[in-house]
Amino acid sequence: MDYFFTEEQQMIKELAAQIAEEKVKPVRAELDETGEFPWDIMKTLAQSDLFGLFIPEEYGGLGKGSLELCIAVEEISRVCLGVSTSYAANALGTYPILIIGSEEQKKKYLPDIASGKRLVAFGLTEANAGSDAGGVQTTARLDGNEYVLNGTKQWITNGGEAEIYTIIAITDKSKGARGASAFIVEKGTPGFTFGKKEDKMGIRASVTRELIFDNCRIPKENIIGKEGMGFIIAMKTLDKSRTGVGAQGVGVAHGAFEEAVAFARQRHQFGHPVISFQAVQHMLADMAIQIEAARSLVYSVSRFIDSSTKDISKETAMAKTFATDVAMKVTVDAVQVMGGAGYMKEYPVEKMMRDAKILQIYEGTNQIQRNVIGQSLIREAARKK
Ligand code: COS
Repeated sequence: MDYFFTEEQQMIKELAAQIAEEKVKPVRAELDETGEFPWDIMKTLAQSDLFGLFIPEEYGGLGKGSLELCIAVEEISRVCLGVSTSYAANALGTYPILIIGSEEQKKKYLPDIASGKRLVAFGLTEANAGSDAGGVQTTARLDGNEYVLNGTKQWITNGGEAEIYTIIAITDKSKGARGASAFIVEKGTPGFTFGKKEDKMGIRASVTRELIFDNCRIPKENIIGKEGMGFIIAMKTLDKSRTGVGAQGVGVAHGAFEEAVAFARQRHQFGHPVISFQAVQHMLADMAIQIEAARSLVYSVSRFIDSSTKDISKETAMAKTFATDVAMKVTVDAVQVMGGAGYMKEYPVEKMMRDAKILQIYEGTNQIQRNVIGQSLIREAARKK
């Protein structure tokens, strides 16, 4: 398929693919085993300017959009979803500053994020606030010129590795979700520590930790936007980032598909390569159709985000849901096409299948996405009346 990329987009694709092949592929099994954070790879991505893709040029970035970010994320995900999660979580953590941060905040933080000098993490989830994003219990109390944060964030990607954290906390309990606000907290601030590193089923090259705030005092200027805007900032952040999760789905599905095709060509049974059997061909055909459909949706929603000022919630939820459901189905089918070999750690598809599962869960479960889509449909129908 020709997706009519510009010369620059094609270059980004080739650059990300080259890094994935040369730097990520040789170590992905080891990273999966050890769960070590891929600092060397992050440095290579930084030297290649890939952290600055979506950041405006005036803040040291390349001034590109969601499509370029998705292209890079897809290529890295094709080889290792754990590494692509560590990379893509930076965009998630940066969006609150990018969407509504003050000029001072943008000037202070974005150049270091664009250069890859400082990694970013987004802290919304808590023990009692996952799908129910409005259920956040971490508090931020204004005391003179400082906010004092108390509470614990759970399952935070890049937790402990990142230097900059965008955190959702409650400033006015009486207002529920409307009493939430967003803040920037830097690693090293007294009262800000990290919990244990989680031991995960997949994406083990990404690090997940608790963030613990115990009377953590931050300058009052570190609020993003105004008090009470936290829930909307979180929703708009997720609207922007969910297409990237879709791109992760396309990437891991494509990677698994390639492995299945290569294996089916060389594996012989009944005197023939297994790819010559129609049962296998039909599975591969279905996988190819689903990947192409998911990729088309992710690219067209990315182009929509980059060129429109309209509400993007429904479309990003659609791209995330469809592409990540495809990722799960295709990685499971890749294991099936490869049979016993697919189940063995010697081949990468068992890792891809384990990795793919998180895509249906994080940045809003696919059930929540369907709620978002359903609510949008209701609003659209009401407007037409
Ligand atoms: N953009 C702008 N505004 C939005 C919005 C969006 N994407 N989504 C909701 N809002 C607004 C609503 O319009 C509503 O405004 P009013 O109070 O003026 O009517 C307000 O926010 C509350 O919205 P709603 O009533 O829909 O909130 P709910 O508590 O029912 O929750 C869902 C909505 C479930 C969609 C939200 O909590 C969600 O996305 N949850 C998943 C969070 C998630 O992804 N967690 C994963 C961890 S983060 S990596």
